[in-house]
Amino acid sequence: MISCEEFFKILNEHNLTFFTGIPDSTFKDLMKFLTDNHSENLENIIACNECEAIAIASGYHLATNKIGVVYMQNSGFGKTVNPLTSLCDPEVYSIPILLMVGWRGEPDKMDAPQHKKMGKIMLPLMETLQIPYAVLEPKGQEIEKALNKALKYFTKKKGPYIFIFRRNFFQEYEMKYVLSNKYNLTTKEVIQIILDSLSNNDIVVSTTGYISRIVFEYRESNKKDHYKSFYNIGSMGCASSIGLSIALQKPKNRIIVFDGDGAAIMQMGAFSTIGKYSPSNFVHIIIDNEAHESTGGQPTNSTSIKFIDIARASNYKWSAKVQTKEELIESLDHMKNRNGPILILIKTKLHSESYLKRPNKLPKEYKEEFMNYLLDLC
Ligand SMILES: Cc1ncc(C[n+]2csc(CCOP(=O)(O)OP(=O)(O)O)c2C)c(N)n1
Repeated sequence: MISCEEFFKILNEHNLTFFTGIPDSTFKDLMKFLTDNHSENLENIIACNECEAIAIASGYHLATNKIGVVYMQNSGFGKTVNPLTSLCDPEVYSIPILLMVGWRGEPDKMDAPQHKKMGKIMLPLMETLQIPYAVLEPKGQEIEKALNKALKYFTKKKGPYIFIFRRNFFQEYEMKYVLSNKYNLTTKEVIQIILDSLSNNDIVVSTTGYISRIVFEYRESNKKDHYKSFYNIGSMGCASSIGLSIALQKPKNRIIVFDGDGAAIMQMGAFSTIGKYSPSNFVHIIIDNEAHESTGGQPTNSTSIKFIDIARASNYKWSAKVQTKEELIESLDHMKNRNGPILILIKTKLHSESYLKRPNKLPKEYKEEFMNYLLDLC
């Protein structure tokens, strides 16, 4: 392992001081370091999705002639194929960018099922994209060597270059500035209250990370009625669109989507499709802890946007913002007499989750039970 300080020192010596991206747990400690040390000489913009991060680093290069560093989990690498091939590629605008990609689902290593395919095809995909890469070793000299190679490439070819990071690359970094918010509700409490309030034929779609794991745990410890849930364990940001489409096909059932603020922001365009097609049986619940809690609690842009106004302006029919248990129970009650699309924005505490179980069957098995349930509904 290498300390975040030493790693940054190496990059800094080569003028690589502008960072942007979407968090991955591989970079949890590095991100704490970047937050603590944010200054005129170290900028870090947490983007809304990986595609945007490439665009931000490109704008930085256009304005400064310097090279931006973009960090991401390999699950988000696929999103960058478009700007990498049509914006940064040496045959288009030729924009040098140093990508830092966290390798989830590395072959022969234990990982969750949603990471397996990308873990396996990541290197061939980089080769197909004709982007040079190096799997980094957490040693100063090795990083120096790899970086010198990348810098030579930037001078000669002016295109993207990728550094790949395995887990446990960075040593733990003790953060001085601890992120927090002023809310008291926990995600677990919120999910339990809502699941307990649902009627028998309500269907749930839940987002990537802790939220799906909490829904899973609660269902597992109660009625084991997983067949009423679709756990969207991968494809971050897609839960609301999956829910929208089910709502349109099953108009007699209410569809409850549990979203995170990071995930909702990642695919914010979905608000417009939900508003346009406007299913009255669609309920969008955003559990907003103002952070990507599942990858270590890095801030999202949620503090500077108003989800309620966005929903209203996108043609949602009713919305409520809640901060307490009483407000939550009251809005769940009001919601029963309202037509959707509905948004309930629930402000929750950060750093409230401890160890959470993961679904123990294959995703396909849960899908089949879920589909059988949906197909039996009239
Ligand atoms: C495309 C993509 N990028 C990044 C990730 C890594 N990731 C998994 S969960 C998560 C955070 C989700 O944040 P939010 O939706 O706010 O939910 P919270 O973790 O706070 O419950 C991230 C960044 C991913 N799974 N997919």
